[in-house]
Amino acid sequence: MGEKRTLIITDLHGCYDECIQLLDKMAFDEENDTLINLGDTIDRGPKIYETFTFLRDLKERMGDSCILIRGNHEQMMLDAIENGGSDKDLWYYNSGGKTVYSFLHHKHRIQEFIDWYMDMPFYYETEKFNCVHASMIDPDPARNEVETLIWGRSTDYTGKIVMTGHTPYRIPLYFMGGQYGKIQEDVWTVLPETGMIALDTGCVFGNRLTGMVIRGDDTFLVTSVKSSVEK
Ligand SMILES: [Mn+2]
Repeated sequence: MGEKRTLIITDLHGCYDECIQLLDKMAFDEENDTLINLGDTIDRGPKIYETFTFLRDLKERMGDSCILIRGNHEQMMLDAIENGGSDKDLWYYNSGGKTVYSFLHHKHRIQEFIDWYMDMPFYYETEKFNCVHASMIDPDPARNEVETLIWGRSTDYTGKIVMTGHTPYRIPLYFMGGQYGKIQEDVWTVLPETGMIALDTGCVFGNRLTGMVIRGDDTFLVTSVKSSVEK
């Protein structure tokens, strides 16, 4: 009773159906759990607007227990809308048009919700672990370049355990100083104190959507659902 859990998901890219299935599989309880999303909610996938309204309403209800971290796709969108020009070209090159269309299809413009996306932080830190979209180099999240946090692909990190998305792997992996090991799904395991747990398993590319549950006793479990996006 009263067990405090943290759920982590990432790289939804408009995969709303899989998001709901995964949260169900993890027995997500919005009254008691903390939910952390590692970014890249928009672009590429089938239900971008639905993903937005779901997360917006959830955050509205959960407040500080729902942490929505910024990914490179949210940043590209914000830069495109603020600056136009080559920033707009970069976003459209990275599937921004799909996001624009998804909002228009629901009679909205994403420009209406810029402040909501602007509120997304670049990282989230607890006593036991860090969360960022892409990568870390310095063990202090605040001392990393934003570029590293949202675009980085380095796996050399050896600081306090960090959960990441951004780079899709076939299965979730644990990295420690450039070495890696496979994470076995659906098995409770002690949370490592250092290194990096990579959770993006390329749902929007037709593979799987992976989530992580961390319990108050510092054990964790990783689980996933199959993508319904055609490869
Ligand atoms: Mn990304």
